[in-house]
Amino acid sequence: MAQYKLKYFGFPGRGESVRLAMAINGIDFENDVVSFERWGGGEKAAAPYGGLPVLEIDGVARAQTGALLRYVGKLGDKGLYPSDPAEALKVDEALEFADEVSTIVLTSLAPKSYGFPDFESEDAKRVHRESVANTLLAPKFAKLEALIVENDKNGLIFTDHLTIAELKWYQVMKLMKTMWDHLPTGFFDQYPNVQKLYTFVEEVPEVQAWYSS
Ligand SMILES: N[C@@H](CCC(=O)N[C@@H](CS)C(=O)NCC(=O)O)C(=O)O
Repeated sequence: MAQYKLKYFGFPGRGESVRLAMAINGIDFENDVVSFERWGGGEKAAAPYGGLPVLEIDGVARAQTGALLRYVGKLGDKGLYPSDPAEALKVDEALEFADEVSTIVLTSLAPKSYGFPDFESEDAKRVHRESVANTLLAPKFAKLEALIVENDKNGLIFTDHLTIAELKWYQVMKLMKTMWDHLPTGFFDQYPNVQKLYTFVEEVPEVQAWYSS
């Protein structure tokens, strides 16, 4: 069995979905939570593409969230990443769509990391976030809601079992719910089936065990 070390920050950003996929697939790994001090003090320079998550496999660093998710998804027997190409395509489609949303959320969460100036005041942040939520994010969550309804998979997107795509959507939503100040009140109430997806992931026994450990 390979030795795994997953490096990511201590907040539910991109790497959180990889952590959960590892936990669900029962893969033993070291969860290396990287502080911002460590990151600025040399870890960024050492990361393959200058970002986290990084998964070290027997000491060799591999990166890019989507690639790591697909890799981890293939390791277990839970079908987190289907072997059938047509099923895998659907999962990839939902995963890439989640990544679009993730980039929007992260850019507004940490504008300086994306080359934008920081917010001048709390009020400026609120105005910006409300605009991003209502103009950019709302249509995308409405599309996700419609997809879940259309496919009728009990809160999942395209498949009848949990995949890395739902884990990625869960991660993006968790980030918005826990760290993205000024999310308009009741934002997710507009999307009951998207909420169902969130609850589905949250109730997976391995996810509950991960968060309670
Ligand atoms: N395309 C990469 C992006 C990685 C990335 O930008 N990660 C962010 C955290 S979510 C990061 O490391 N930010 C700190 C920095 O860029 O210095 C991926 O999907 O893994």
